[in-house]
Amino acid sequence: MSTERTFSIIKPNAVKKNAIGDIINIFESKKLKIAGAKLCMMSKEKCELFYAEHKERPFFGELVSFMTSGPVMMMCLVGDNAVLKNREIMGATDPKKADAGTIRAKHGDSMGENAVHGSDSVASAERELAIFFDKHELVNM
Ligand code: FUP
Repeated sequence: MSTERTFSIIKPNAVKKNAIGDIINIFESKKLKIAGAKLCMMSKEKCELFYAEHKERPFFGELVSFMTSGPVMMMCLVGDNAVLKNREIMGATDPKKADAGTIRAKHGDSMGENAVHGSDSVASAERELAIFFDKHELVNM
């Protein structure tokens, strides 16, 4: 087992429906610790940089407009195999296909408004954390 950190976002639809506490409970109950957190609006510039790999996709405009439409909760989660563990806890991108008990099955509303983001690799996690957090905002767990 290796200790990793990963980047997590509770998306605007989940913040709007008061699901922050429930989602954090799920992470903590699965032994992921919070090493940094902030509730804020995502700027359009940082959002476009964050989702740069999807720039040419037809859903890009809608994705950016949704992600900047309301407050998001950004977090750094730390734990054993945190990247994969978080992906399993979140469930499939499409909430309709997400396994029962996953966050996206419980709080996702659609493919776009799927409640949470989680990095897909250690390298992505470090890239994404660097976009949204200053070093001093993350603590060692
Ligand atoms: P994931 O890694 O599960 O967040 O999924 P992707 O990186 O493939 O997609 C990033 C985000 O783009 C998803 F959270 C939702 C959105 N998306 C769509 O809106 N439509 C699609 O067809 C694919 C992704």
